Amino acid sequence: MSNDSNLTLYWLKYSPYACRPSILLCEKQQKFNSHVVDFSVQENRSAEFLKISPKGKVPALIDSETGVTIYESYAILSYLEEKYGTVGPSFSENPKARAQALIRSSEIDNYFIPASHKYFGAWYVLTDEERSDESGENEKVKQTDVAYEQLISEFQKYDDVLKQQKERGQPLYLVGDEFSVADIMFLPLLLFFEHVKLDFSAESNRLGNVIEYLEGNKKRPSVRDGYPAFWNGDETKFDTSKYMQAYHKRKCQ
Ligand SMILES: N[C@@H](CCC(=O)N[C@@H](CS)C(=O)NCC(=O)O)C(=O)O
Repeated sequence: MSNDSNLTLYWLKYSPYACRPSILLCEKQQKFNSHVVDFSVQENRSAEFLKISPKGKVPALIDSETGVTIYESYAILSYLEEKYGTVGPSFSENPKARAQALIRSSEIDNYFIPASHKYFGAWYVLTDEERSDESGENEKVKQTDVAYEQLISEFQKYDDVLKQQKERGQPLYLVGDEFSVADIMFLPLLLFFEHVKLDFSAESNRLGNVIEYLEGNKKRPSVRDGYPAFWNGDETKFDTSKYMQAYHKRKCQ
């Protein structure tokens, strides 16, 4: 979606944070200029980019219509919702559902993401041999297992939310009857995990509702278009599949 638009989104392939604003913009059918920041030449550390995003992180957005430069994905979503209208419930029409969407959005960043950082941080420092270790004797592997279980238990909170949605006969969204900002906060993370080969299918007993939610919402045009199609089939250096296979072998023995 590149065109003469007042909006320029600075983003990065593989960044789940950066795909949040793009999903929202697709949802609102707003065109934007796409600036993919080239991390391989440390463009994110360049003086020019640091003026836009002082921490050197994506996403960032420039709106030339209002003269606003804004970074931090949740701040960008809030800005865009103020400009183009909320995604899903609004405070005036459904204050309860709107409040819930905002709570979930904050919870995702404050609890779910730290758990995922802990797991990926532990996985990242494993050697290739440790990633394939099926004995479970190695201390680093044991710590990764603990972090993995903590991530799954964070995940299960969302699985429960979705289970309750189903029990109430509501669609598989995180809040109420509509796709909302909470889904925009959550879905790119699931797509990222899938991309780095975190094997959701191996967790169908514990995360069955999350899997169904992901599969259903992947088909949504804004999610499909807002999450760069060029990721498809692209190899990743963050391939967690060996660890996942070894983990499930250890647990099934
Ligand atoms: N809390 C930030 C997180 C953004 C973030 O961590 N972006 C990563 C890419 S996934 C980044 O730009 N990292 C570069 C760096 O830390 O130098 C947000 O929600 O926008």
